Amino acid sequence: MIRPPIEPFRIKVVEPVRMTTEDERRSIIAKAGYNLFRVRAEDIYIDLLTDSGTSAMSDRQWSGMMIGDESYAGCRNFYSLEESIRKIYGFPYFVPTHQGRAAEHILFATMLKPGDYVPSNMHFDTTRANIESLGAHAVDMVIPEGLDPQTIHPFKGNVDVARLEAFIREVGKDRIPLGMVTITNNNGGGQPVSLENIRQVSEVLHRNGIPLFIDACRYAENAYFIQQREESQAGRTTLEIANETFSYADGCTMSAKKDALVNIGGFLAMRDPALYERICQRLILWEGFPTYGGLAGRDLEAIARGLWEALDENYLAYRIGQVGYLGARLKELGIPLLEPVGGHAVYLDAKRFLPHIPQEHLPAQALAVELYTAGSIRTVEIGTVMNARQDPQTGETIYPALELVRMAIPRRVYTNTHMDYIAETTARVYEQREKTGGYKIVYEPPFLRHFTARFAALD
Ligand code: P70
Repeated sequence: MIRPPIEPFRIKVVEPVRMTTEDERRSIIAKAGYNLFRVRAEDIYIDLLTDSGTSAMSDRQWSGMMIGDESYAGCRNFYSLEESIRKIYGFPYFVPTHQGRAAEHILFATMLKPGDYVPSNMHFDTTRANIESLGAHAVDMVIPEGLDPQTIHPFKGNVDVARLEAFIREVGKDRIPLGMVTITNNNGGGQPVSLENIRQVSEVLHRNGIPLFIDACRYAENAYFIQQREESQAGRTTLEIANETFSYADGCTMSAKKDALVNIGGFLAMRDPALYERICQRLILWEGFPTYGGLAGRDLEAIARGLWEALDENYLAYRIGQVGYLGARLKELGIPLLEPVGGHAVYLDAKRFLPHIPQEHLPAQALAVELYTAGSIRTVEIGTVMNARQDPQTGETIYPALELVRMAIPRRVYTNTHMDYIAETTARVYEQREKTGGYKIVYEPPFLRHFTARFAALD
């Protein structure tokens, strides 16, 4: 029998959730144009749309919010956050932002010009969109194992270092203002990146005079995987591992909505004082004064405290353990998954789950709709809808290698009984998989279409 991990907390506040009938859900999802982003949260029983901004804060974080200093300039909570960032990340400069994509936008708008390239293991969708909207190119170069849902590898998020070197030679270092690594690799299944890989990427980039920025939103989960899986790192604390991770980088973008255990916030940190000066000017224009950057003082305090809680090893054992428990239960029920199971989410492999639906009929979208209809579970499509591209020359659709449905687990929110319910509902959908049909897109915007697209069922 698979044992779920024991929660290292007790529950002080609860939020009731309401179950709907299957008939109600059929009508709700049809009205939403079969897009789960368009469904009201109240009409959902278990919300696995995202682990972003959905964490339960601790009593320490809530009490920190009561000492929020709402001064426009120089509020005390800025300094408290500065201390956490210095001790965990070691970067001397940072600016708060309202969330991760604002940090990306300000960094790229400051550093990129049209035609530039930004290599990474895999860019997340907002990162890619922010790069492309400036006329630059976001280039993914994860190791080949990272693109195969069934290959077992401890660090499937690693960058293909030989490819990175060849790429720099090919396009020239002058057209690469920065390189990135996303930890953990969200679009590739929440897979970790090893410390050794980060060190090598940093060495290659720096040898060519290119700075490295880490997309750090799941840095604590990545540090825990390093501790558990990278032999040379077994005896070290997650703090020591995080310190070394960031020692190889010139800066980071951070969505605090993940591993800072808060509902809103982010930051952009760096070493270079000249870059910091330029970034402050843009920040004032778009986000706010550099000591609050689009957040309230109380938000800064919650982040300052959450960053430490996320590194707590009892918490991380439970956190990674809970996601692993859901993965193990699904596997036991014979459901095709991306393996190994990631840090923040279980990813269903829609190609193997619904093999009769071709990729152009959006199997991952169909599966997400089915999970909602069957059990009021909201997941997110990470497949053709989110990641298909148009070939610039031929105009043909380039389908992504991975066609996934992500079940992101909010931090400290759902119990292990909820995990059992999710596994059993998915098994029910799997039993009836042959009855599930495909979808087509009937409306889409030019960027980030998955958020607002509308679909229709194919007969
Ligand atoms: C998610 C959310 C956000 C994100 C990320 C990485 C590796 C930057 C950001 C941007 C976004 C999302 C996706 C689907 C449904 C809801 C939300 N990821 N880098 O869930 O950060 O959101 O703060 O601007 O994963 O993975 P921010």
